[in-house]
Amino acid sequence: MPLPNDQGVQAIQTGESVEELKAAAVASLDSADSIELLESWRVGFMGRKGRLTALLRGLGSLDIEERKIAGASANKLRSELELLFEERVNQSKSSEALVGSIDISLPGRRPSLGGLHPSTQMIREITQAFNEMGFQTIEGPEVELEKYNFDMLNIPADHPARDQWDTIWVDDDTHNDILLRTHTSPMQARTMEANDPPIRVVVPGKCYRYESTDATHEWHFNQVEGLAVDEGITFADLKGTLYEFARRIFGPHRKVRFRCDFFPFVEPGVDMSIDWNGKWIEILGAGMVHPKVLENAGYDSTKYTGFAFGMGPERISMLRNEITDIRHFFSNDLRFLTQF
Ligand code: YSA
Repeated sequence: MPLPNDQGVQAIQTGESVEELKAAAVASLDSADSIELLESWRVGFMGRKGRLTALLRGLGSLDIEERKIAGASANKLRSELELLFEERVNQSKSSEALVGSIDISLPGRRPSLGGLHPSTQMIREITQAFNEMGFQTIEGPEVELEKYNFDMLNIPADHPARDQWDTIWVDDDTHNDILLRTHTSPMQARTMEANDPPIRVVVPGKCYRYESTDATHEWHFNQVEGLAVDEGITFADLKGTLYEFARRIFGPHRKVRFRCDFFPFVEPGVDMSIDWNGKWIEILGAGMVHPKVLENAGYDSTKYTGFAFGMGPERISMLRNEITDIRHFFSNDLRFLTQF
């Protein structure tokens, strides 16, 4: 005669199979949502007079082979239920502790939302204006080689910008050719070195200078660099592009002014100011890329010309938002940050 499988084994006294008991116990444990209900579950199923105990007792009346099979599955069920019970008790204890520590009668509060940093917002606005004029946004290293930060940009070895007072060198003793970039202009050299013309890029990023801070100077700040190189680029392209940029950022009727300025990596060099409430405010430095800089990157300076520019997005944001101190940008004060 075939032996009955464990689903078929009926506990004599209860008339309940192991599977039926398991289904009932699990369902009832799931719905027990307090320590009190869990305790009455324990008594009802696992206690001295509980259903599992009754099932185990009933095994005694089975013949030996049936008892072996049914006994093994009933004991397995006991271990499973003990484990489940313990888990539910722990869950219930921790949620009760939570309920105890929170006043659930308080009205719901909206969690505060994060947002983009004001510098990031300004950088995105600036780069988007140039993207729409055909410039691609790229990024470069903040820890830079002296070669790209100075040499390839035609900044001579004795130029004051290389002083301890302006440049943060990474390690004076062992790596005196490694520094924290003082401007985003090294990306001009890197981009030209790695690509053939035509080039039109904007490069946002952090810069570092060894200088005291005040309302308009930080020792770390952002810049957005721009570079366009191709055959036949003229100063008119520089003026047209930057004029269009100023109108996009400061409004369609904004007046701009270009004046001569000096940067070793451009010839001629200019600064651009905008008319701000009747005053000329300088917002960027620019110029036609110096022939030496083109040649340092391996370009034929008789064939290619280009223009470049660099500006500080924090200073532009200060102007537009009437911020009186640049240090607010980096102080992590939510009273400032949440106004954007
Ligand atoms: C000029 C000509 C080019 O063809 C290309 C780029 C440039 C810009 C040049 N590399 C440069 O760094 N010029 S700058 O020293 O005058 O800085 C440019 C802008 O960075 C400033 O107008 C200002 O907005 C910002 N800046 C400079 N030092 C700063 C600062 N912002 C905050 N804190 C400082 N310490």
